[in-house]
Amino acid sequence: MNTTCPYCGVGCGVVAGRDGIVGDPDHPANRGKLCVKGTTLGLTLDDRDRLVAPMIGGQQASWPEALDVVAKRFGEAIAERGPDSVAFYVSGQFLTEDYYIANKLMKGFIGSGNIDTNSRLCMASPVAAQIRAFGEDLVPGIYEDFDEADLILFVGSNAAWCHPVLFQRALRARESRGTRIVAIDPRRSATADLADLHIQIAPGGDLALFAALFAKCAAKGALDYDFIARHTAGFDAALAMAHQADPGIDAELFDQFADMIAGTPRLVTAFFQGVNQSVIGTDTVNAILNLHLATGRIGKPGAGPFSLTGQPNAMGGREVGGLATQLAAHLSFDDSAHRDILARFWNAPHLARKPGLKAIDLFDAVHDGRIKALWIAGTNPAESLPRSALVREALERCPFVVVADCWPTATSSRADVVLPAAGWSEKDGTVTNSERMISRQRAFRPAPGEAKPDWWMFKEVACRMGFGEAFAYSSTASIFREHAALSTFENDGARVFDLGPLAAMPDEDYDVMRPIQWPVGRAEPRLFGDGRFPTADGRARFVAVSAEHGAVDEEKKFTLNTGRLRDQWHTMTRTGRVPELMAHREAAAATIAPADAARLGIATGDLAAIGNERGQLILPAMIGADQASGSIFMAMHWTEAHGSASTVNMLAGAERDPISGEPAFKHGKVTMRRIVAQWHGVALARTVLSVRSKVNDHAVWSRTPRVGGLVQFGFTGFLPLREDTTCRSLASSLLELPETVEMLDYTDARRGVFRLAVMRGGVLVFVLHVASDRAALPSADSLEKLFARRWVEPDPAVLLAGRGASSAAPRGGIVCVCHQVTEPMIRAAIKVRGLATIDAIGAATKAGTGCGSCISELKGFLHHEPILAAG
Ligand SMILES: Nc1nc2c(c(=O)[nH]1)N[C@H]1C(S)=C(S)[C@@H](COP(=O)(O)OP(=O)(O)OC[C@H]3O[C@@H](n4cnc5c(=O)[nH]c(N)nc54)[C@H](O)[C@@H]3O)O[C@H]1N2
Ligand SMILES: Nc1nc2c(c(=O)[nH]1)N[C@H]1C(S)=C(S)[C@@H](COP(=O)(O)OP(=O)(O)OC[C@H]3O[C@@H](n4cnc5c(=O)[nH]c(N)nc54)[C@H](O)[C@@H]3O)O[C@H]1N2
Ligand code: SF4
Ligand SMILES: [Mo]
Repeated sequence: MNTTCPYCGVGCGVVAGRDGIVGDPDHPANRGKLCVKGTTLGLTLDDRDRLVAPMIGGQQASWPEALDVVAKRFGEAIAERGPDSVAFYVSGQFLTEDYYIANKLMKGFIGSGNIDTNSRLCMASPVAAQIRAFGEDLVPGIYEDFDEADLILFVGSNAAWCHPVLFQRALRARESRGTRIVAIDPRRSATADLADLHIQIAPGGDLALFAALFAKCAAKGALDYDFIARHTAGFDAALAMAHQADPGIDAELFDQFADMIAGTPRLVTAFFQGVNQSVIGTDTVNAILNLHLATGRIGKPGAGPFSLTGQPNAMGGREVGGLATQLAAHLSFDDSAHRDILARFWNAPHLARKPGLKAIDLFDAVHDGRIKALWIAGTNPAESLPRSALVREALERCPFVVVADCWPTATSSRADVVLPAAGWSEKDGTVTNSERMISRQRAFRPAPGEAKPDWWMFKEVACRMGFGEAFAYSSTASIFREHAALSTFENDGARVFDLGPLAAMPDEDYDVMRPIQWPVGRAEPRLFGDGRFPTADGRARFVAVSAEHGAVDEEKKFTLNTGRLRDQWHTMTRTGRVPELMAHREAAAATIAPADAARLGIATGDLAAIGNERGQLILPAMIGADQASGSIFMAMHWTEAHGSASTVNMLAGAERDPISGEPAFKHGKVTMRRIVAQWHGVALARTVLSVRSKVNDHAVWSRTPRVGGLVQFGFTGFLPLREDTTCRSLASSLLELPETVEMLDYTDARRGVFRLAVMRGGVLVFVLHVASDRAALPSADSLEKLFARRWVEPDPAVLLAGRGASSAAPRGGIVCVCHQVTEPMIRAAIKVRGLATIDAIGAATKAGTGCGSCISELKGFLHHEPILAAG
């Protein structure tokens, strides 16, 4: 069965068959290739822990009961306080059909603009910037441009980890045609590590850099004045403003970089969250678009700005108008003719007349009581929105919250009604990737319990609210046809988004539909190559952006940069259950620069307290040469389920781009201090044990599922242990221990050593080691070996042996997940066999020969080039 990967916006095709899940050789996005998340998809098909039945107030209910309550409560709120007293908050992980219906119900029939989506946190800045520049939210380029470019910039994009299959295309272009790759990032990310040039920019410095490049290209005579004159407006004002920009990087490096840009017509600028998630996100995107317009490098083979998309259906969400600020089918709230088109097409008497609340404002409205009923689906805002504490309080205060999800989350635990959603592999529909390619997602196994697709839930509620006629859908195919029909309705070519030929597609064709790119039916998939833009006068707009407030202001604080890890997906509801994907990074940590660590006296293994006016997180510090002084990096993924040092968004504030409303997740302001670690602990258990809530008062903990089935716990204490501590009191203060048959323990209180083993019928079920000196702890790998044995006569000398007892070398971090190759194995092979290339490492250890996601790390082991320049 052909379907599409549910993770990133590259949108790779996969085939689910008897051999498990493999890349689809015929899908244009990936031609059979997959990254590590794609190759491990089969391991996520595990229905344990799923939500399987509707719940009302914590009690299991039937679907009709749950849907009746939802329709009634939404209906009552609307009757009492009007349509703007209700809201939907949905997701770029919705399929287009789910999204289309939710949007139609809210904007067309309830009559409010209050439907926003997690794409507000992700894509809102490029959407706003592209509308300003092009007149419509359009990404002009296609993936082939990565094959055909001579210079590719990754700006604020860690594509090596976040868009691996597309990034590998860029690497292949480098091999085949000598394409140069430049990464612009304050952090030496995996992408920067693999690039030919890393420009280590100051946080928020991109706008100034691109404006300065524009001015410099003008000075070098590298602009395309013919294109500017014939196809654009606003050039003079934008250039005048650009002349004032200070590039913000070393002058020599800037000259070298500007030469590269000026002299390379085939330039692709791929940009992402380092640009978008900023208080100047929209203006920064326009600074990038200005440079491409001024050089006429747009819509041509190998040339164009490329706004990457994050979620699998970020693009589809924009097609259906999932953002509170857009209408469906790229129609605009601002244009009364557009509103009229939509009202007539839907036969919707109450079509919303104005945009609804953007995500942050929406949750403010929930918090202060303006929103009386809220439906959240396909997103986990209690973790992923900034100001987690406020968001959680808002959910608790709101009179009626509905959450549809596949798994329990910090959001669903605060809902009045929980609806069990069918997920990937269980539901049907379409998604659109970064290059406007529409692909089918297909169900290839049944949903567990009573889980249902989201489109069905919205349709059923719409019918119960009295809108049955407009929501008489029998299948996703019928929704898709309507979506396609709307895109072409009274569209005389003014709107580029057009799926016209698909509007009459019979069910059978939808069933076998192959990937298809929009605008459908055009020979040239790139947009704007002819210089025509969907504005009133057909010209693109330069936007005069000021770099005045470009750089993030320098207080005596650290910039908190947050982002993604290679093997995790967002709040880890799917990937966090796969032990193979936990091996790359086991637990939350804060990566800090060596100079900052030295100044604050923080060593690896110490804890760092990172905080601001919203709160404080205490977590293990990792010292990384990839980090620029003054910046801290934390992954966005970790939640309460994985440890105490979780939910980085407790610290994130409401600072956002004034135009797009996208939060500045990359530029938080925090203080940091060292917290001395008093003791360290490692434990392994056969089953998932609950961690006692009191632990948080004196220690940091993490819980990680291990390959092989055991569960690993890590502890770092920041208060000294009490003098009367015993093994048993310590263990039971940390964890709810399994019922015991036999307990062995060893204490050396003077040295701060405590060891405990719990046996049941000759089987080891739990082991804990605590020591004041971290170096005195055994590795989790050596402890794991004890679980493999049957103990006729449990031997305390072996079971409770300290570090020396095991000759097993620590396994170290798994670098290559496909072939389970660890860092020590690779380093040893390099040293012993004198390996010098990635291919040689592959031949010797198999590392890097699977999906290739780890190649950047392999390169790091081979040699550490100095960072080319610092900003
Ligand atoms: N493995 C994995 N892949 C994913 C996802 C995932 O959860 N896991 N999620 C998907 C989604 S929804 C998204 S949105 C994408 C995100 O994809 P990316 O945007 O590529 O990923 P991030 O790690 O959020 O951030 C990218 C980089 O921005 C840098 N940065 C921070 N501040 C600045 C700045 O001021 N200027 C510049 N130039 N750079 C800066 C960070 O150091 C970081 O390396 O990934 C998608 N792919
Ligand atoms: N600090 C910080 N925070 C960030 C970011 C950052 O870089 N830094 N990035 C932001 C960005 S770009 C994004 S995209 C967001 C992502 O943030 P979220 O959207 O909150 O992340 P997910 O964990 O992907 O949440 C998706 C939820 O939907 C559920 N789900 C999966 N499939 C389905 C389905 O078919 N139907 C339903 N109803 N539910 C389903 C999953 O179990 C999961 O709970 O995070 C944002 N937050
Ligand atoms: S690059 Fe990886 S995560 Fe993204 S769609 Fe392809 S296989 Fe899935
Ligand atoms: Mo995203």
